[in-house]
Amino acid sequence: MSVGIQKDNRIRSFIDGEFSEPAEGKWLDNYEPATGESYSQVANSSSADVHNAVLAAEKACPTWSRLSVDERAGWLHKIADGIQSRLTELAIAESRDSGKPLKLALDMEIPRAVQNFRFFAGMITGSSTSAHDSPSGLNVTLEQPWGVGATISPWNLPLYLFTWKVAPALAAGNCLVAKPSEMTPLTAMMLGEICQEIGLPSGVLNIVQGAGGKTGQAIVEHPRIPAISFTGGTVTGAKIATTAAPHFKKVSLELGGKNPNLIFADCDFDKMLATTMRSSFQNQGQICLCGSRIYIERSLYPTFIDAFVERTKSWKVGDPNDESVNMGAVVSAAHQQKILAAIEQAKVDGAKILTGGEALKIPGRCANGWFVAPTIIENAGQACAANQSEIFGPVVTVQPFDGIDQAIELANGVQYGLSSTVWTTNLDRAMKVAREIQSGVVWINGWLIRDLRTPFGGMKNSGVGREGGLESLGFWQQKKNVCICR
Ligand code: TXE
Repeated sequence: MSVGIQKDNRIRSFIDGEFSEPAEGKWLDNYEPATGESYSQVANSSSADVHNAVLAAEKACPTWSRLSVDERAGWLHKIADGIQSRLTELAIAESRDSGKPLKLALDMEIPRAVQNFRFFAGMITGSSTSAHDSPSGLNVTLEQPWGVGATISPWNLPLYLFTWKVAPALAAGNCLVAKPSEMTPLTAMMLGEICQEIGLPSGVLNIVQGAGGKTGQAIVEHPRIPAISFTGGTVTGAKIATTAAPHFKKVSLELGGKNPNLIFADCDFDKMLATTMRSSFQNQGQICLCGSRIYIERSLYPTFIDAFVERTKSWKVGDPNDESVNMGAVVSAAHQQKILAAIEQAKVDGAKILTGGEALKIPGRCANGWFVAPTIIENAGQACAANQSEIFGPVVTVQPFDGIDQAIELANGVQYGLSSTVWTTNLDRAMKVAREIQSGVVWINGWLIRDLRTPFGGMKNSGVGREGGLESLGFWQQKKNVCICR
């Protein structure tokens, strides 16, 4: 078992190359969603801990930022090798901490953490800058790291999203104060162990555990952190932006979504249905990219509903350790209640529950776990909460549309704009939707196909900025124009 948790079932922060006690001696219970039991404690770090992390990062930065890109890439590959060597252990930890199926962590999420480090190792060694020559002088653009940066990440894809931010920041020459969600702290702590084992220079990566309102807020407020990359809820994103603005900090915000899934009658039905099951319910619907609003062309509607309801009724919910389950537990009791309340509100608003709509009792070791049945809500009405607010659970709405213009209008009729999915074999129609839909990502005849070089992010209340490839490196570097005058 891991060093950090081994001593006394406690998950500590990793600051200046060491696992340390929280300055105020405060801890939070850490739960296993599948059993509803607390199984460890996580440090609830204070501003003093955050300041120690900043000091460690400041101390490490001059050397780290002056390494060649090949040397920094070498360290990112060593981290990737370390994650790869502990892949199964990390997947078990991720599943236990979040409630997601072990198979999902093993097959997709932890391997993506490896890929994140390898991808940005490649990006930085392949990076280049620009020069502008003219009779008056030769201009060279320097791209320099900020120095100390901060990342704050959510609980839904813990190590996947934590490393999606850490890798480019380190590749670009920054040293980090990185905070995972207090709901899922374990794999971030294990990443600290890996960094310790490979001898990553102390202070390059400081992993500070703790609650958002306390530890996260202290990070955002710290006067010597000039750049912050955040992924999480829209409300939290607004709080962070408000705190950061007066200090002119650079902020990247990847926020919530309420993503449309537009299904036209000419689609490849079998491929659409199989993918729609994943885009609706993968990770218990706790992915900001899930297609939680499903709009179906009227002529296809009855056929789709019959097939979708039948397939959803057979979508297996159970013990995350059971490799035959499609869905595990949602992340917390509070989140389970939030999801159930949203379903009740939909009923009050006149909607019909075609399947699901209730908490599930799983026999055996998971009897007290937090499970919700995959739920389909019909005719909720475009204006009601079920179609306007992010539920972030295994809950989708379905309704018919008439014609492409109405489909686009319905899709755009929310305050979010993160991603969208379009199912049609008509390319002209697909491109019209792609051009007019208000989302940062559009998948045509697929979902969650990710090329890490592409710009990723949302419009409207789904965020500010983009991540991925050069976008991520660009966030973590400042451009300086040097003119050698003639
Ligand atoms: O978010 P929270 P959660 C969104 C998803 C959903 C939400 C769920 O749509 O809305 O994230 O994740 C810290 N100052 N995305 O509940 O509460 C908190 O400790 C500083 C979108 O975790 O916002 C945690 O580490 N930090 C995304 C992190 O913020 C604060 C993909 C997120 O917490 C803070 C995944 C504060 N005041 C989820 N309050 C995308 N668009 O890619 C909390 N935190």
